[in-house]
Amino acid sequence: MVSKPPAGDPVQDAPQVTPPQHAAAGLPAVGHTLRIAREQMGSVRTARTLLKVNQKDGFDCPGCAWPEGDRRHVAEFCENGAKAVAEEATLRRVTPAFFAAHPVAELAERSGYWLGQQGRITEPVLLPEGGDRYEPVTWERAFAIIAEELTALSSPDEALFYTSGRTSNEAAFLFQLFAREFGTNNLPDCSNMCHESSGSALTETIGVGKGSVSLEDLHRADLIIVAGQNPGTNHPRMLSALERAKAAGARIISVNPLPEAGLERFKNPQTAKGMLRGAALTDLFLQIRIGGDQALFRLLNKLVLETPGAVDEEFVREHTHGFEEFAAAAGEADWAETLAATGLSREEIGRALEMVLASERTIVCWAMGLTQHKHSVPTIREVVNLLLLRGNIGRPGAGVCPVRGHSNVQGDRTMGIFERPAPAFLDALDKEFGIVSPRHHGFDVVRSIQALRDGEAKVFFAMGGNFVGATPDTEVTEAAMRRARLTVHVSTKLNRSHAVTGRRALILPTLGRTDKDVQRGGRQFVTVEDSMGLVHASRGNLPPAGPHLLSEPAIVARMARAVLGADSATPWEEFEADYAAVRDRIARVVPGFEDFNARLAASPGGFALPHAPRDERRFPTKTGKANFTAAPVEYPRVPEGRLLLQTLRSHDQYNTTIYGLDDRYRGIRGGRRVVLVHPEDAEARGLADGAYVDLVSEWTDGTERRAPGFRVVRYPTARGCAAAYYPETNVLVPLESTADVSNTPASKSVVVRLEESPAPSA
Ligand SMILES: Nc1nc2c(c(=O)[nH]1)N[C@H]1C(S)=C(S)[C@@H](COP(=O)(O)OP(=O)(O)OC[C@H]3O[C@@H](n4cnc5c(=O)[nH]c(N)nc54)[C@H](O)[C@@H]3O)O[C@H]1N2
Ligand SMILES: Nc1nc2c(c(=O)[nH]1)N[C@H]1C(S)=C(S)[C@@H](COP(=O)(O)OP(=O)(O)OC[C@H]3O[C@@H](n4cnc5c(=O)[nH]c(N)nc54)[C@H](O)[C@@H]3O)O[C@H]1N2
Ligand SMILES: [Mo]
Repeated sequence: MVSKPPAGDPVQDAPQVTPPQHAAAGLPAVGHTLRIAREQMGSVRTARTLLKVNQKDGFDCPGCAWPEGDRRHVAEFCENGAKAVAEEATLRRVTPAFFAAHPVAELAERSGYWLGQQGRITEPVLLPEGGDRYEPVTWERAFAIIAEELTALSSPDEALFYTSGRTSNEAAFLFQLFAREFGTNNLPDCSNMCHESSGSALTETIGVGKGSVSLEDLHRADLIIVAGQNPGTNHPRMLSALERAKAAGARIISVNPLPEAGLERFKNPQTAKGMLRGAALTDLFLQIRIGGDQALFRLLNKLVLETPGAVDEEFVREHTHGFEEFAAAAGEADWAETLAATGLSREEIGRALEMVLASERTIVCWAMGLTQHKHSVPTIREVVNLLLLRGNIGRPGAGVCPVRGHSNVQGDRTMGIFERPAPAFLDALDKEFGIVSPRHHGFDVVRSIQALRDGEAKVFFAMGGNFVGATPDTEVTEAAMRRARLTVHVSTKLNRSHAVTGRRALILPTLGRTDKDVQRGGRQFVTVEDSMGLVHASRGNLPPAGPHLLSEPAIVARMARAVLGADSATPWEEFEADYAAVRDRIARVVPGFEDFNARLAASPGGFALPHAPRDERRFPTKTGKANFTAAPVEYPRVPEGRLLLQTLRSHDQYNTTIYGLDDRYRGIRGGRRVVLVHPEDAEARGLADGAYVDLVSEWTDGTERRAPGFRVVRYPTARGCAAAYYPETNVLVPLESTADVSNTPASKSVVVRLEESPAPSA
């Protein structure tokens, strides 16, 4: 299987390379932000929009899920948040004339970057059966087509309802309600590819699948371990929190195969001192081999157990279960194996241990570097073991901090976007709406692709996102999608998923976070939940991209009426007219949202959802205690001559949305087809810096996948490891290569060989 660089694209991929930087943000970031914003929005709209990001009366930044904090600066946004806003608030438009001029086959040849640059979609369009391009369609006809296809299915489980993580609480609640009234739990979401491993590990060990810390906790921690995360690019506002924690005396360990600029030094653009010198953040950098984290934490646990007085015995006795079995397993941890798995030295691990023992309040933060491996769930459980040993859950300044991705991915899950809903949630939903939700589990992302491939699923409906762009095994996934009878995308911007369609396809244009939303009941706002369980309102203030856009709640409500008709007793019209009516229902179904509307009115900054382990050291697990766990230590075994490839984000992208072709902190400009390789690994293969290679992934069943034409960049990554950008490398990730338990694609551990190839002709 081979992925081709898109042809017919005016953008040349010609990467230029300079040495990586050692500090993030500061002046270049501010200049870069304003330039991108003005290009997309013009000066007036730029000022008007950026001033409203993350303000109490403004909209939630559609960038990441990092919380805003109380002291909202006038400009509480970051470079990459501003890019996300500019991308959405752009003045460029994709109109029916655009679709008339560009057949779908041509769109399929374009790069994701080019597609995204065309602007906001303004009208609903239909690709008719046998047609070669999208045509304008009325909303009524679009919903009639959806109803026609859905009611023709032999079972509701032949339909898939995907959600990406920007969808508001209100839209998500309605979407899952519709799916369950229709009769299926097939609600795959981007979380399946993202923090599912965190949710799986945390639910089992502490009873709540979410992080247990607040911003205040970070500010007062003694030690913050940041493992498998690149906040300088992906959560830039987190750097301010780390800076503040450092100023209050915290120490920081970063665990990463790459030296990420943001973690080394942070130049806070909001302070004069920060702009000039910046703050050093990391005290100890552990340059770990990809996938070595479980072994590292297991050995640390053994060493803590062996240190007299290091275990918080009262906490372990009162609040935990499974200690004996865990201690026995940890006792087996082996130095030689750990050094091999991690590539670290004894001294480095010794220093990490000292810092762990010196800390009374430890927080571990992580993201995709821990969640996207075969053994991600046991890895995160091992992190929890360390925190439990020292009583670091439910203590101020301590806890688990999985740093979520999309701005409302956590809220979507809270609202019931889950293929394996808890029975209690369904009971409450059924009682409120007088429906009978299916109790059998639905399909997650990977299972959905398999279902399409095998003809078990026939209609695919996406509430946002870029399903075929974001999922693994591109060739397999695209072929699977093309088998669908109908594909529907509720979208703001064009992407690859609009070019890889079923027999018929619809694009339904929708309002984004920045857009003003007026319904029959007046001007509306929506709500979101951030990475730390704070719920707050988000209000767009820009005139929508065109008069034909519908909001996400309106689209769900109208679809529901078209599909369910008189069978549904749910007041869909009322919900569309006034989202407060939706919130009244959320208040009665979802624990923690009691008096939702009243509480929002009383606290404009938002309110925190309850979290039993954090608030009261109560652990709603099966044992009623926090669970220690003891899985065998795993780490990737890489055959001779091969490298372990991680697929990650550049500084100029938001997942599959490409803002530009630079990765400034890593010193790469003007191109994305690069592979970062340790100088000695390149040397051993006779590859000069600037050589071109094909990346060939080798899967255990003997199949190979190829991504051609990547420029080799000699880069200070851990030995034996390589890195290249997603989504260009998704073609290399086998559909069956997933994490145990969570079924998350193992996008951070792909065994590859490099085959020298001719430089692409310019
Ligand atoms: N600007 C911007 N912001 C974003 C996004 C974006 O694309 N652009 N995406 C959003 C989303 S949905 C998400 S989920 C988050 C993603 O945020 P991140 O998880 O920071 O994103 P990645 O680029 O995948 O980076 C993974 C990090 O883990 C490291 N890593 C890889 N493998 C390992 C390993 O085995 N062990 C350890 N210890 N480290 C490892 C990599 O070197 C890298 O630093 O960001 C969110 N915010
Ligand atoms: N190889 C590899 N693959 C990965 C990852 C990786 O690290 N490596 N990371 C995974 C992760 S963590 C994630 S979260 C997924 C992301 O998967 P997705 O969430 O599916 O992908 P995005 O690229 O974020 O989706 C972008 C599209 O969302 C639409 N959009 C933007 N805003 C809105 C809105 O407000 N409403 C609606 N309806 N649509 C909107 C636009 O049309 C835009 O083109 O990718 C995963 N895939
Ligand atoms: Mo994500």
